[in-house]
Amino acid sequence: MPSLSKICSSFCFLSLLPRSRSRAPNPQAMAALRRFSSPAILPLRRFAASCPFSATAGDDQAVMTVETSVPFTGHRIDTPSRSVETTPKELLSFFREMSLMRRMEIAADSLYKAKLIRGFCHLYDGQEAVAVGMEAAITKKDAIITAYRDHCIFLGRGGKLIEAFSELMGRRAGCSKGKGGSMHFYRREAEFYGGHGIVGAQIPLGCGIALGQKYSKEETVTFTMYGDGAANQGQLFEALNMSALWDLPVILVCENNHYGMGTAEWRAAKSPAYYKRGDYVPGLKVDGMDALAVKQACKFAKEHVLKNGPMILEMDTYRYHGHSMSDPGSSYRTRDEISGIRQERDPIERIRKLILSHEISTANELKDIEKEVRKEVDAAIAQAKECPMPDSSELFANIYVKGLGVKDQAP
Ligand SMILES: Cc1ncc(C[n+]2csc(CCOP(=O)(O)OP(=O)(O)O)c2C)c(N)n1
Ligand SMILES: [Mg+2]
Repeated sequence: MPSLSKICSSFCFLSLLPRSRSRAPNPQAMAALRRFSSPAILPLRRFAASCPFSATAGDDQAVMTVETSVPFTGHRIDTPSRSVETTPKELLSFFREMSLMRRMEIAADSLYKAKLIRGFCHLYDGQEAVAVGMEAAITKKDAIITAYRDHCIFLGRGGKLIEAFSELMGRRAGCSKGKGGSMHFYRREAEFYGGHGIVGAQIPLGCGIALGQKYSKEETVTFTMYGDGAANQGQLFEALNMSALWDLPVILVCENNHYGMGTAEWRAAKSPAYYKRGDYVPGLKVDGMDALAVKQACKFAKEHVLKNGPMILEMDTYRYHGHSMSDPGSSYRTRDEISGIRQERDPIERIRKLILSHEISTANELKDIEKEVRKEVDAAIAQAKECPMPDSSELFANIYVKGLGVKDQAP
């Protein structure tokens, strides 16, 4: 048993760890980011020069080959090639989709501050490349399940802005009929199984979905997403063990944004090499700020798990906002750290630079896309505000399966 004085001194030690609101760079946090993700930090200004291109300008379907920002790092597996095939059309769609996601999250921040969104709300800005890269590699028959940072995953699954904003504001037109809120977005018709508030709880559920897929023999897979904080939980290892025993087609996607609420990964994880956490299960570390690297890794993982059973993908990413709306996000990390990542690794800027350096579009054309996106978001908000709240008769509906305890449920 540790002595009381030892326990007290470790708490005192914790209280001395960098938590100040000082604007000076937080040396420990910066060192941790460098230690665990420095290979992924490729300055964007050097990035354009590193991309070979073989398409003729003007042909939006021409196949071009682009190098990922950094090589993949593998655990018990040979890594995929860094050369990713794409097209001008795909790059423009990445730009548009990520801009739309970013704008939606910024607007959600304002709506929350105006008290039109209540309760919990976790934003995804900074992490958009994971959502769009993953979608580019799979079909809507493959399943996705995630935690509470789910708005952009929903859009990626084909969800509409009006459904997203309505859900956020508790309106009837929301994707969960206005009864789930920010943490419980679903889109069953596109195999999106939420939206879960209990850290890690979606992991065994995702493995269960993959068990169903194995039975169905439809050659589909499940992407089970969780954070670096959740990666320290026991249920990940239990679910992984069974998935590996049964060769389930599940890809465990650890979105490593380097913080679990206000706790930096190096304070919470003895080994932050999350791609190796599966031990006997292969893993890949991916630059989660590079949509093309994410696409390449997800395509590779889908092929692998259909033949061999589970695999872990660690996406090295970053969230710009605080953990949730109650966290300003700057008490446990410096503003310099956040602006450094924005400057060096921003996923939208990476794609913008690629489009410009290969003269796929002009800077003004990209600005026009951003203007359109703003208008689209504003229109969806205006529409959602007009939408009624759910009827009070809905309060007890969809709680039990019909016939189990409650009569006359609404459909
Ligand atoms: C079982 C459980 N424990 C604690 C919490 C409170 N909590 C909510 S989010 C969070 C941090 C999770 O961090 P991470 O998995 O890295 O995901 P991120 O928020 O960074 O996306 C915690 C501790 C919770 N919701 N559920
Ligand atoms: Mg995290």
